[in-house]
Amino acid sequence: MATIEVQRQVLPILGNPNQGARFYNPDLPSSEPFVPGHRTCAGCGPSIQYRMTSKAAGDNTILVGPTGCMYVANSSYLCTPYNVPWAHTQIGSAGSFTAGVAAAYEAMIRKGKWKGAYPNIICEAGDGSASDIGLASISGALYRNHDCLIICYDNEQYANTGIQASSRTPYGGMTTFSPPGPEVPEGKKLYPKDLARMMAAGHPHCYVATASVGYPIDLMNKVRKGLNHKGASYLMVYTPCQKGFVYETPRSIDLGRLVVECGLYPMWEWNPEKREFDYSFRPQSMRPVAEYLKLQGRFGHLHAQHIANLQQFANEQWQMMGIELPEALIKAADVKNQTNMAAAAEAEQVALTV
Ligand SMILES: Cc1ncc(C[n+]2csc(CCOP(=O)(O)OP(=O)(O)O)c2C)c(N)n1
Ligand code: SF4
Ligand SMILES: [Mg+2]
Repeated sequence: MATIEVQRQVLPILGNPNQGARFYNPDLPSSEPFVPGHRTCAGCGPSIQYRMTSKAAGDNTILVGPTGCMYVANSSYLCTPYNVPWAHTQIGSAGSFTAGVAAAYEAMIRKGKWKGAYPNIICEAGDGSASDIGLASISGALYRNHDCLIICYDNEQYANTGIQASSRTPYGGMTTFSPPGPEVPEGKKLYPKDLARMMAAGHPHCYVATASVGYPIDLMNKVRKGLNHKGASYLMVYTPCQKGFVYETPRSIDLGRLVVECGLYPMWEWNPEKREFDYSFRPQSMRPVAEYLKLQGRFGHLHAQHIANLQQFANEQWQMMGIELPEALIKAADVKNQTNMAAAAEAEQVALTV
């Protein structure tokens, strides 16, 4: 039997990628594969990201969702925001399930059992799934180079089970599993796993990038680049969670920009053809980390030393991207130039009583 060539979709790249959320781009598609009608919290970063991502992908898309908020809050009985085919998978099998969907479509198209273009196959795994529980299955799908896009929507914690620390939770981030106390006043001692870089290093044939909900056009372009790439792609996207980060709900996009402007979420792309990193993304300003931290209750317990440690971490990220540090950021890494968060003294008093 003659085999049929697989027809792939090619999505155009949008202009003005470094614009904020308030910038209107007339080239944005009108299709809405992710519509209202779900139970995520107001201002939920992962939901905002889901809408942007699926909009960039368009209607010929299949979504895969391992267990997490984007499954539990979005797939209540008889109520769903997904306007395209969507399937839930066990939290550890995000990669193997997605690989199966991709392999099945390749085979069905070649055998003439599926007429039409190959769909955009996107897996949306939380950081608990992508960085911890499902890491092996995702690595397998990337390694075997199935034609799909795997996204880690990174809200830096296990949100759905009540805000526990994941390997993506930042140093100093308070969660129910990393509470500050007399022994560990910073709450979380470990720095976050460098997940996206691990994926680029271990699977250099894949397109890999980091993105943030604070830069919607850039995010949508990276989704399209990943889908246009023939083979596997991986995106790690900063998606704030107001319940776990404890901030005012209209601030989600602001945090998405601040985290980049503070150097805590470096934005880059891995080019699989040239086999090199592209560090050319430049935020509109560079700020001290304290400006990002003070908007969130999860950092309210930090002492001056912890803030200086985080500034040192951010400075190393800027330097890794080849960016020269302004004097103010070098000084901000010195504990003498930092003060405790306002809530730290009170938190310490409470901690001493438990
Ligand atoms: C094997 C397994 N372990 C634990 C759980 C419980 N569980 C359900 S959702 C969830 C949180 C997942 O966190 P993440 O992937 O970061 O997604 P988020 O909830 O943050 O959206 C956990 C641990 C599960 N469903 N399956
Ligand atoms: S807990 Fe966080 S990730 Fe989950 S629905 Fe609420 S804001 Fe979104
Ligand atoms: Mg999470």
